[in-house]
Amino acid sequence: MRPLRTVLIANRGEIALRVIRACRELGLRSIAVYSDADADAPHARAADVAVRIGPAPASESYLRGDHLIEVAVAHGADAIHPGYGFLSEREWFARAVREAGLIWVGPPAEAIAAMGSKTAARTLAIQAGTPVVPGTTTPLRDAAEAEALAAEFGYPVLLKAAAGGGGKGMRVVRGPAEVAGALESARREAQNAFGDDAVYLEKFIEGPRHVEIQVLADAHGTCLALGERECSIQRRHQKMIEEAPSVAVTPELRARMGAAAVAAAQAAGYVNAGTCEFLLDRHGAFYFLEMNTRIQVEHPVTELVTGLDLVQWQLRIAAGERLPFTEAPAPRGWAIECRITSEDPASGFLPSTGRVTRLELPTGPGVRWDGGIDVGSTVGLHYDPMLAKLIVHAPTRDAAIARMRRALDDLVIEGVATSADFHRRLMDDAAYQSGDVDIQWLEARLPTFLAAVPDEATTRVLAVAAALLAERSRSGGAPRRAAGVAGPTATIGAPTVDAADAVADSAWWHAARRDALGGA
Ligand code: MV4
Repeated sequence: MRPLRTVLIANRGEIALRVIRACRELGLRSIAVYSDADADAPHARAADVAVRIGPAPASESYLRGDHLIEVAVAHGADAIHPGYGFLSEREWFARAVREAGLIWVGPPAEAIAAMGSKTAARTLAIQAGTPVVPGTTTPLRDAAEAEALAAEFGYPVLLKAAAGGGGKGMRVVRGPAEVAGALESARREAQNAFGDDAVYLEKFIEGPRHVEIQVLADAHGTCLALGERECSIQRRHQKMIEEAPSVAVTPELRARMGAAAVAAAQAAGYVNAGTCEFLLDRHGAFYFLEMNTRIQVEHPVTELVTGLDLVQWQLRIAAGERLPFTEAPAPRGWAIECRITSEDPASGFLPSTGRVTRLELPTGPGVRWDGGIDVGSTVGLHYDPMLAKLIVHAPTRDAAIARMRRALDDLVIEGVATSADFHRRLMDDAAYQSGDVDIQWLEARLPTFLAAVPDEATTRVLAVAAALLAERSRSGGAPRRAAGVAGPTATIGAPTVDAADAVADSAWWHAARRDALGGA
């Protein structure tokens, strides 16, 4: 087998940087690629070599698989790491990389294909003994067949695109009268999104959690489940917060879900890092949904609770190494990830653009920033709005929430609107803190969260207060407290004020002081 010395990273942003760091720690050379929009991007500067691959649109740069392989060969790469998104789950690309004599840092093209069709994945899972949602494994012929099957499984049912994933081409059907219309619109959406109008049917599971299992398999037959991630907090199929472990998973359930994930992965001939997605219902029953045949955005929470570097293991497995362990470590402590996106919660999460004019990053114990931006970075509309991930690790879930809250307070991003403040509100939410959430929870709560955005007048008052506070702090050391103005007031041991008020006051004090001093 060809030795692995140089890796071309066919991606951008935070995941490209993440792979470059893993390469450097393993002593590998890294080759970044960049579009015209990314000529000054951090990932292009961080790699050993950076190669321009085309204009800003992804279809003319990061999605040009043929060209990327040429660049890899021309610059002496031995391997291509696709990151997530872009070409990471394109069977043809994995195959073309292999046929060009390069190492593909990902699963075999055949495993990508097997899991790419949701009906084929269901068939594999069933054969492996992995529980799936009751439903069909072949596409529906027509509305009459759909109606007969829906009657058999019982309403509500869910129509899903066979080529799908990510919620496209999905329709909930609550009674026979809705079947024909839902089938037609699901078909149309599937055709538009995937060029394939095949649709199948499942029993609709109401109010489940989305829990996924990280799998890591080497090319020598060792396949391990590395525990779960709780991904229920999502909006329009975009995850906003992920955690490891999940409050809903006991060691016993973890072992059963892990075994089910490993069985499905092995049935597909899986090698490298992958993730099996499950729905977990209120009664603790779990159902395989699909397998993601790539490294995922939220992999860091698993890294923090297992102590394993998943991206390094992707590279080592691709180079032919064996996994040196046969059992997954039990999760240690609690990890939480917030996806910081350039979306403005106040405007219904519209993508926001601009130039990053100020960036202050949280640090300290148990804080990790996987980012793809710098001061001066331009945030446009060509690519995914995720700017960075803020990830924390602490001994307990409560401590992790407090740490995330602190880290979000310390984070300053100016020049582009972000989701960071929304994440702060989530950390303060009692239902979030209790862990009692499901996949519908965030969308149902959005109006309440968004209503809490301070109005213009309040913002002005706060700005004036911040300026006064800063002036006082600059001129006389410790600020004196005016009557009725609360600074940090929580005490350890015997709280003297309501704990929630203390946190809010403390955050206010901290943010106001920092904001006003920052411009000085
Ligand atoms: C489901 C479901 C309920 N019942 N299947 C959404 C995208 C795709 N990965 C599968 N999805 C779902 N499949 C049955 N039989 C609910 C969802 C679903 C969902 C799943 C995971 C995370 C977020 C979600 C949001 C809405 C619906």
